[in-house]
Amino acid sequence: MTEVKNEPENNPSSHLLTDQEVVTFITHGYHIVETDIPEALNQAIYDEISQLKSNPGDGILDAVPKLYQIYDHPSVKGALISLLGESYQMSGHRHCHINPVGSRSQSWHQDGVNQRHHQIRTVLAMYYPQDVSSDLGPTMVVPGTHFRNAPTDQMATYTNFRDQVALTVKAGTVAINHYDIWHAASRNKGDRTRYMLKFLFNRTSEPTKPSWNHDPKTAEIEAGRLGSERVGICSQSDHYKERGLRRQMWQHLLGRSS
Ligand SMILES: O=C(O)CCC(=O)C(=O)O
Ligand SMILES: [Fe+2]
Repeated sequence: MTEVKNEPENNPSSHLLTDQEVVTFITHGYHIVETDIPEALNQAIYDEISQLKSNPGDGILDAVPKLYQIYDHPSVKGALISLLGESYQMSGHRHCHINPVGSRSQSWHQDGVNQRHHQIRTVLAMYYPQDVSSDLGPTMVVPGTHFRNAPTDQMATYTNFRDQVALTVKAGTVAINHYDIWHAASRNKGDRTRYMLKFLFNRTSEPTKPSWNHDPKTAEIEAGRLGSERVGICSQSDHYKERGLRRQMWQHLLGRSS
């Protein structure tokens, strides 16, 4: 275990998101946390996972306890508090997603169960213990799709979207995704296995006030983007619906929804 000193940078409250970042999460459906997790820890986790005889499913945290250090990292905690409130909890469901050399792309899907609300109740926190270049089978996401519901078998007939984004990241990155975002693993054309650890986190209490680094003066300007910003190309009618849903999400986070 690395020793954690009581410095401000070790305190999640020094790593809360800004209004700009929260509004971007609402519009895009994901937020990337680039941590300063030491390369030796990322490498040790990669090696321990490589040596597992089989995929332990939910047991991955017991099999590789070093993963606690990732999800306890102050910048990961700061982002989770910002989006889910102080009392957020790690779910018992987690999975190590193995993308081996020569894999085929996965079909587009949502992990969420399409509960009909437009709040942030569950996020997927995806940790990558190795650099992920465009060749190494990055996770693909389609920004803004967390507001769209589609049957998985229809979604699976799509191949590429104009606005899809490959999460090419440095080792130690944690991508925090809305539970309903459309995503898929892509083909690994590289020369080694790509791992991604997906942990779910849940909100446990209703927001009563902003849980991020909120500044009411500048937040108004940022919130203006909810009613105007286009995330990729979408029809007028989809954009119209999306704008209303974004505002609902923002009001809920501010603790203002009934
Ligand atoms: O491996 C990935 O990048 C994504 C995997 C995934 O989303 C899933 O299997 O649910
Ligand atoms: Fe998934």
